[in-house]
Amino acid sequence: MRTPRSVAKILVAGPVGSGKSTFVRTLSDTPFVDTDVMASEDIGKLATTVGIDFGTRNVDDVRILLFGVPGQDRFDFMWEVTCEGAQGLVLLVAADRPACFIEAKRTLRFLRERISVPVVIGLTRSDIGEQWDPNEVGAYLNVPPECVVNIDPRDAASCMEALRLLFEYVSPKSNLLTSRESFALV
Ligand SMILES: Nc1nc2c(ncn2[C@@H]2O[C@H](COP(=O)(O)OP(=O)(O)O)[C@@H](O)[C@H]2O)c(=O)[nH]1
Ligand SMILES: [Mg+2]
Repeated sequence: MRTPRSVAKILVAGPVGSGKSTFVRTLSDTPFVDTDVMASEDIGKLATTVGIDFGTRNVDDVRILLFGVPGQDRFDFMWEVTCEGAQGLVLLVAADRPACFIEAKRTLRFLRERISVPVVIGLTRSDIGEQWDPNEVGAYLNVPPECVVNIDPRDAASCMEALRLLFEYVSPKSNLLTSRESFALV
């Protein structure tokens, strides 16, 4: 493995159950830092993330730092702290939970008021949910449709596709990643 020459901080956000922890865990090539605890209220699953999910991934000469933030908006103070210095945002939205789209929109607005970075929307759980039209989702979230992609966070190649797409927009500005092909090497 080459020694990374630069570091990119990427934020992974989205409503509870959208796949953030899974996304960071799947991509990470170093031990994944997990802060899930038993949920104290009914959020549709047993455990929820109360701290930051942290993982890293080396691609080319870039060490990508993945910061997954808790989904519940009562933790928005952690979004505020963690988004500082981020160079890109992956916002995950569960396709089978359209009621969460409004929450995703609020999260995105909150973050965009604080950081101006490229955004990729990862539509997750499409295998068990509705197949949404990227144009429709993009229009609702105010993101270009080409930045909306269906992903399965349990699948490494799929997660890498979201990162590749994100870095298409990050790289022209920061000249971080040079080779698109690297993202295929999972
Ligand atoms: N079938 C399916 N399950 C998914 C997908 N993405 C995430 N999951 C599952 O959804 C659940 C919630 O994921 P998690 O990563 O904990 O969500 P988080 O709350 O955003 O951190 C887990 O059981 C995942 O395995 C997907 O694309 N398809
Ligand atoms: Mg989580």
